[in-house]
Amino acid sequence: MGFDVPTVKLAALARMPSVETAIEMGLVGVELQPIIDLASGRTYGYEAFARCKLESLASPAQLFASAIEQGTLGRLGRELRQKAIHGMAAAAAKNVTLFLNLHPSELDLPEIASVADPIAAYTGKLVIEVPEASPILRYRHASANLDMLRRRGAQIAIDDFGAGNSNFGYIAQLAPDIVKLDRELVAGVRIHSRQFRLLESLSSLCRAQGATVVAEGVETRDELEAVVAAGIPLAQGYYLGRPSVTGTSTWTPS
Ligand code: G
Ligand code: MN
Repeated sequence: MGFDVPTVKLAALARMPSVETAIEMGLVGVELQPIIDLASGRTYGYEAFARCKLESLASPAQLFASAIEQGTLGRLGRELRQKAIHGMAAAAAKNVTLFLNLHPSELDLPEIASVADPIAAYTGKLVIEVPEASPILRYRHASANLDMLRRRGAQIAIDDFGAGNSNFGYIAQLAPDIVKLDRELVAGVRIHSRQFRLLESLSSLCRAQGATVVAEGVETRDELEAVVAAGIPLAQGYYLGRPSVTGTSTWTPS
C-alpha cells in the first residue's frame, strides 16, 4: 500500500493543522543535541528538541501553542518523551544523560508524574528542564509533579536562565541540580570582557547553590574558550554539535 495518506486528512491539515493528526501521521519527533563535558570532551548527555515536519507547526512554539489550543498538550508531550527515550536507547546504556524539556503548561499536567508516562519506565539518567519563564515556579504547591519526578531519581534543571526577566529566587526555591545559562549570556562573549565577568559570577553563584552549570548556544571557538575560562563544566551549541537525529558531537578537543 505504501505511503498512502487519505486525502481527507490532508485537506483537514491544510485548514487547521491538528497536532494529533500530525502525531498519527508520524510527523512529530525529536532531534538530539549533545551536551559536552568540557574537561574530557566526552558527551555528557543529549537534549531532546521537539520537531514537526508539518510546515505550519515547524516552530516548536507554534506546535505547543496549537496543542494547548486543541487540548492535546498531554498527548504531544507523551509522544515527544517516548521518541526521546527511543532515540536514547544506545546512549543511555553508556550512562549518558537524557535532558527533557517540559513546556511551562505541562508542568502541572497529571501525565508528567503518571506511572503510565514513558519517563516512569525510563531507567537511564534523566534531567527534566523547566524553563525559567514558567509561572509555576512561583507556586510551591504546583511543584508536586517535580517532587515526584525527583523521588523517582530525575534531576531538575532551570532552562534558559538569564533570558528575559531573571529571578534569582527561583534558584533558591527550586534548588535545581543544574542551571542552563541562556544563549543570550553566551553570544559574543570574550575573555576579560564585562560579559565574561557576568558569566563567571553567575557560574560561581550557581555552584554556590549546589547546581552544575551548562552554557547554552555556544556557536564559536571564542565563546567556548570564554565558557571554559569562566569555570563552566558543561556546554552545548552549534559549535559543539547541532541537533540531529543521532545527536553526534562534531567537536574534538584540541
Ligand atoms: O529553550 P531551549 O534552550 O530548550 O531551546 C533551544 C533552541 O535553540 C532549540 O530549538 C535548538 O535547536 C536551538 N539551538 C541549539 N543550539 C543552538 C546554538 O548554538 N545557537 C542557536 N542560535 N540556537 C541553538
Ligand atoms: Mn532546553
